Amino acid sequence: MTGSMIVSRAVAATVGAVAAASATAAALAASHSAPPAPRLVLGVEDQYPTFSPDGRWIAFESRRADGVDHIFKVRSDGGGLMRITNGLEDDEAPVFSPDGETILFARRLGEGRSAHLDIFAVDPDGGNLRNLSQTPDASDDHHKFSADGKLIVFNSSRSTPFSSLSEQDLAAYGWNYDIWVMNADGSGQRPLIELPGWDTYPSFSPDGQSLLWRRVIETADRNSEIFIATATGDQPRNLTDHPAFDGYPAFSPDGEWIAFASNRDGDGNTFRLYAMRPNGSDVRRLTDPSAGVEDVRPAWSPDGASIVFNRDEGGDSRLMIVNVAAALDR
Ligand SMILES: [Ca+2]
Ligand SMILES: [Ca+2]
Repeated sequence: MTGSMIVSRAVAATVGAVAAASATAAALAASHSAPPAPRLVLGVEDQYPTFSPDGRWIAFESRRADGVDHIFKVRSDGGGLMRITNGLEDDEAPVFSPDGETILFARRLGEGRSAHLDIFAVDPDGGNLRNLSQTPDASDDHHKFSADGKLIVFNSSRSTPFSSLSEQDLAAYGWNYDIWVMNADGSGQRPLIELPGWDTYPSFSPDGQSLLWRRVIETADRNSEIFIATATGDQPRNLTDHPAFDGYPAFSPDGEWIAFASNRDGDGNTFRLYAMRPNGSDVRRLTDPSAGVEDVRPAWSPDGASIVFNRDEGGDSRLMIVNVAAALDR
């Protein structure tokens, strides 16, 4: 924890909560010390942080400007805040391309029954905006580039178009998302995973050999699992197989770890970050927020030393960074 960065009452409260949670965790864990306290980067309704390829910037979505979600970027030390998109629509979940030349995000389009998300690309300075997915009758989001920058993997509801659904189905978001892939320019859109239920939040492993995603098998108790398959979607396998929520999976840059969020420990209302090996073994706890706080949406720094994530508490979302080596080596 960098004490000199703490400037606001909200931050001080967070620090106090982190210290208290760490003390509790230390008391609970007989053989392991508590995870290191994360550092606050920024924190007013800021969500879905991801690093730039050079590790200097964090892109994220935020309602901080005018109550509409726009894409911003900020340096990892919390300085240099810059707004990238300026539309009237909500823009969500930005990610940089591996060459740093493009930011992908999802834009909310349409009203009522035709409300949906399409995947857009924009230059980091806000120019050259274009719609890559263009599916007015379905939602596409949670897009990620492959490590070579040639492919974009994403989840889509297009196999059950909104126009085919009842109001009740629509209220449940159609109850089917599948995993799709397209070329970096939006061409060649094709499915990788077509299974019943929600299949979302996909990414490829750094070596391009595996596909990682979150799969909801049952709706009760917020349970979901982290699945892995070949890059073509074959041989899907459940890595978590736990009655708790397990989601937001993210491969480390060296492919040795998968970070994820889960409410598996405690009362079910507290979400911590964990890491596991790509075969699902060796699960380690990376953060210990106070009760009722949700640590979610982890994204690795390019050098694998840090994870930026959301700490959601009391309707607000903050961007936090945890030292991964310190968390794994305890
Ligand atoms: Ca599905
Ligand atoms: Ca689970």
